[in-house]
Amino acid sequence: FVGAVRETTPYDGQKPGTSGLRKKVTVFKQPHYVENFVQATFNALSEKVQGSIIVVSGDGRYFSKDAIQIIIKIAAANGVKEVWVGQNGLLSTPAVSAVIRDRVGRHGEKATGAFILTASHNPGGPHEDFGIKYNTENGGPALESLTDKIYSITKTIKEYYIAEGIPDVDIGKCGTSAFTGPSGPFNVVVFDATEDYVKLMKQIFDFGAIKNLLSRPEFTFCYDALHGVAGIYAQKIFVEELSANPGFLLNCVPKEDFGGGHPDPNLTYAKELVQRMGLGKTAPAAEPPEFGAAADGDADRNMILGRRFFVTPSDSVAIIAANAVGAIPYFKAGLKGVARSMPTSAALDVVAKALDLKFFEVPTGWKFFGNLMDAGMCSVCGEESFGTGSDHIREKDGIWAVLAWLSILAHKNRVPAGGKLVSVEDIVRQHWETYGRHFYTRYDYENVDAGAAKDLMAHLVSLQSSIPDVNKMIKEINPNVACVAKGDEFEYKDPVDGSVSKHQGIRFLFEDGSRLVFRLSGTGSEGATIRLYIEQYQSDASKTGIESQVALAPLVEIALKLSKMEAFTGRSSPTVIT
Ligand code: VG1
Ligand code: CO
Repeated sequence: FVGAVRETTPYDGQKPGTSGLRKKVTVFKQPHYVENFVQATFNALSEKVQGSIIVVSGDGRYFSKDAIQIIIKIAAANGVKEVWVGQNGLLSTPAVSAVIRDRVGRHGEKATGAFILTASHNPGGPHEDFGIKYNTENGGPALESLTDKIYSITKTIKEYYIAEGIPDVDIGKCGTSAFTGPSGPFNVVVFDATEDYVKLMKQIFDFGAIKNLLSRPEFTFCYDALHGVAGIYAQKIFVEELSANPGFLLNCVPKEDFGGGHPDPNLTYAKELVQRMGLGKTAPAAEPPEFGAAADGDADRNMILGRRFFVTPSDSVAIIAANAVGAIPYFKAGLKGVARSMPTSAALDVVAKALDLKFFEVPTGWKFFGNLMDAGMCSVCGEESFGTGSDHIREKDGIWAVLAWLSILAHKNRVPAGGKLVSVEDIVRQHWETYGRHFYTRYDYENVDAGAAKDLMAHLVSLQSSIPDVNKMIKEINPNVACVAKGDEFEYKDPVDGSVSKHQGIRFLFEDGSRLVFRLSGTGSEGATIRLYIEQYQSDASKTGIESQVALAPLVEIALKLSKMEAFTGRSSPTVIT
């Protein structure tokens, strides 16, 4: 083949957000839209491209197959030596990270990076979302320095290179397709999407212990992949490796449109699982399983449930950190440190303090954890948005989180206690008794007018210039609520590379440790999404058992009134509450 040069013109708005470029499929289908973005990425990578290996795969959503063929042809014309594709174009986001870090080619070479084709938890289909995210050598999302460079190139791009002579490659079959180009051989290698990831999980966890737990008749489990890519890993790991009952799997066949659903593992969108676990609006058809879990489209998120019990993601990471050393072989030498994103509750902070662990608070988005992990400063980290993970890779990891919980459950139940299992709920309640409880909720206002969202944020910043006035308003609304001690916009200086990220969320920090945080989403594909995070700490063990929405009601009222949410957005209630 030869690489053709094709003229093009720039598109507006090819700026990668919190996690890559996410837009409607109809936007991606415009002439040369994918070509421009991929060429801009190769231009930004410059000398790293020649002779490199690039991974291309994703969560299997609609348009992935077309995008893969385009990226293969552009890679070939840009001097890439080999493109690695998971069978059927599938690889979960964590599996891509593992492939970049661990998989080797025939001559022992590793991949330089990956294009991950996903819009994560956003719906898929011809009228829904698609996305492209570039991950670098360490297996983590590209840092802002690179994504800024990509974006600036997309604004002036005039041409792209494409090897149109390469026929579409059959990505349904494992094997190598060999081609010859002007600078030598070019291969497309299609491989089993689960092998590298499964190998890694077996090195981290005690599969024997988990298998024992799963074999106990009183231990029942339901895993809902919401028709995302997690299904293929669930089948391999839970059923084939750990001999779980295949009936434990729900929606584990990946679909291009996620069965018409919203592949977002929370109490709103994982409806079927929530119902089965006894957390739905009506009583479940059967006694709920002991343990339930779900993943998002690209399998980097997780939701953990017990029987009639929801574990907040902020509690989940704290509980994993508190129990990791005894329950998970990978951590037996101890944790190097722990980290959470700023809006995530301070449950992890309390554990870090009690166990004397290094602790970091970073902006939203996984890329900030990567630097800490590369520097050996952090082992376990998490986000309130159903993201949990560790330094085994550089992405959050939905299946890993479930295996971590199964390990903790196996550990706590290693001595059978008269047939009754220590449940998920028991573990969480014990944790609250030991460390106190962080009541937590997040309100999302999706698809709000972008101008209105900006105005609301500006209003909050202006409020921060006079905290005494804010406190006066609070006392008028509810005299029982504590005063605000400090208001600011979160700013992060990376302790490893010194880079500074500003405007990472508007915070109101209360005297009793409560917090209100407001920020705009960076992953939406249309309009703006306002996220409001509300948190309150209760260290009195006799009060940690009350309903979360009851405990938080006074702070919610303050947040909505201070921000004038309804006046700015026209919304009397949020789209989703988690
Ligand atoms: C959201 C979450 C954030 C997460 C990001 C990517 O970002 O809040 O915690 O890292 O999604 O997750 P934002 O900017 O919309 O708040 V995923 O599973 O979409 O890669
Ligand atoms: Co995701």
